[in-house]
Amino acid sequence: MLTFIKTLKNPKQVFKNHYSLFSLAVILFWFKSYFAYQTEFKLGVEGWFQQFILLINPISSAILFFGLSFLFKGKGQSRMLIFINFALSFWLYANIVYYRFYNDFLTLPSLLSAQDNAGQLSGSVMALLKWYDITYFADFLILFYFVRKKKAPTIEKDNIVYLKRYLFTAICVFLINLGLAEMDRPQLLSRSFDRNYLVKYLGTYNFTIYDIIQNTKSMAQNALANSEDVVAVENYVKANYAEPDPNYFGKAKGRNLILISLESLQNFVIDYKVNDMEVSPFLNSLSKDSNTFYFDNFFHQTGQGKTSDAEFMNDTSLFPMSQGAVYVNKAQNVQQALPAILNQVGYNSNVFHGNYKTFWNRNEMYRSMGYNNFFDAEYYNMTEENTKNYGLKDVPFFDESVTIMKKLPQPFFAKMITLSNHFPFGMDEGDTDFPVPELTDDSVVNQYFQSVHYLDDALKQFFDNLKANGLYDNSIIVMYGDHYGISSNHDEAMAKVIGKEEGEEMTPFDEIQLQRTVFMIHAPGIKAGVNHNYAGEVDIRPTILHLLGIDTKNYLEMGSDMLSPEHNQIVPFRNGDFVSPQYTFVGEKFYDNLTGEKLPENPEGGEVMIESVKERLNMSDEIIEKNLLRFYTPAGFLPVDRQKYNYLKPTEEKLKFYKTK
Ligand code: GP9
Ligand code: MN
Repeated sequence: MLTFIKTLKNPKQVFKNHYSLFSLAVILFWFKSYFAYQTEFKLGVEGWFQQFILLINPISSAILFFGLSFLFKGKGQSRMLIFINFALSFWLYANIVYYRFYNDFLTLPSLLSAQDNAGQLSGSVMALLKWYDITYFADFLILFYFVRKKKAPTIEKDNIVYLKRYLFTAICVFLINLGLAEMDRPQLLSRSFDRNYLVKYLGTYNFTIYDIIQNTKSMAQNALANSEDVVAVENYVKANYAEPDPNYFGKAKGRNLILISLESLQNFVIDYKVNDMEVSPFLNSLSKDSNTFYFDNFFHQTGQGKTSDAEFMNDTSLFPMSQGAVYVNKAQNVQQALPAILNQVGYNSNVFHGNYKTFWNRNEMYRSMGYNNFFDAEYYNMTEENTKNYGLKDVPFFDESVTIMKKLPQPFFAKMITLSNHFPFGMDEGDTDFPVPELTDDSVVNQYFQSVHYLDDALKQFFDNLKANGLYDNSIIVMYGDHYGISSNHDEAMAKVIGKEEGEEMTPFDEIQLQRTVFMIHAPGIKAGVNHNYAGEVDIRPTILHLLGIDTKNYLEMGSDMLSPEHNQIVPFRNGDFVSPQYTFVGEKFYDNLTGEKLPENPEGGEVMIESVKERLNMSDEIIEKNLLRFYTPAGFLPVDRQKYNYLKPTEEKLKFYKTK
């Protein structure tokens, strides 16, 4: 590259040989890609560090691909270079056009279902092409011109040396790029939460390579499985089914189901006071309301997929994957999920979320699950004032959602995903009058209380709004904290919060106790109360379905009805740790729940518990990794045709319809 820059001083020498042409191709392509990132995609780049990563991310792929031209000798060298440039330009341009319509990037699955996508695109494709799009092929034209007019000598003898050099350079540049990206956004590849993020950090071309690897892996796992694999899972699930309690079964039949994901809401905040002020007064009152089932031993079971894992569990009653997120890596799997089950008994199922639809690949996953509507950021007023980090603040979110909800045919299923109480929890001036307490030396922990208070107040307003709009009495409102908010990085401050003595450290046992998240089912008019059963997120679905009068015995689920006398109270975490009413198993050791003390040896029955947890996680992994639900259809269930569902950019009329009060 440096040699090339030097040669620019003497233009006659610019095309000394193929190496100069290669360098020119890399530079032009680099700038073109960067220009496209800045002008065509909404990548949400913030701060100079992210700007820098965005700037450098096209380099590695440009060197890698153009470097392949050194594989050839003679005329083949420049022809290959031009061909590669055309192919990459075409790919970039295809992404641009696709993004203009779908607000999303091309992926292998979207190409494989191209017929379907093309159908929706074809009507508007002309409107998506702009006159200035020719600039996306400008470098191709320039290179073409030089190759035709100014034939540069080729590199004959050392071409393989050059090839190796550039492949090596490309890998190094990529590793630097990835390293910087990981610094800014840890676990970028293993969590891979949003295509937008991957493109922002790694660029469209590296993203494509990543996408191809992920999907090929998944397809290979699929191809190796067969219908016999499901038999063992079926037997396991049937043997572990918990009969519903007749006192509760069908108690909420026909009611609307409102299922609210409370971002990062841990259970320790319930009844917690700072400076004599209740942090969550509304939830506290709900927890004592005789119409609320409040589970005070409820644990989240999420893995790297965070919010999406929690969603996945309450939609399917299966565990998330040990690595990555089902929503991202297995979105094409066959599902027999909550929305489809409810649709088939006359419900209309919807998701409300004030963030963009590509986050956690939701727009693909919801198609497999059969959600009728996905009201994402496009439907909300995403003004500066209304938003913070990931999207819409909870007060406007609930408020605008009720306006939409009123228009839905009943009974409906509304899954609502809140956002404000997300790490690092800072609220804007004027959002709440609850002060940030100076309880600990850790500002994240202190701010958590304020942000929880904001969420609590938003919920209260939502309940009032439901009442005012006649949507309260005929609904059940299920609320769950999706995962922890305060990670173990904040143990020192948390030790103080949970009342440890000065200098006393948090133990693994304490950390597990803090994985309790809020879980309540508020059912107006239904006799409920506090319930101390141990349970987790996989247990949500059977509990709700039984309350709605739908028996889950034919579904392959890993959870059991929390209200059933036969409910399994061993709650596995994704890594094989678990809790039960008596013991906590963490880091290969048992702790006594009463004393919090580590047991010197495994208690009686301990091994059996460990094995049962392993087996349950394995069964779930089998279903997900091998896509086994395609070989099993529950009696009376109609398989979901994912092609029938799509969450396109809403038209003006649709927006007007849903947004008017
Ligand atoms: C983003 C929201 C937050 O849409 O679901 O995701 P998280 O980081 O909690 O998984
Ligand atoms: Mn979350």
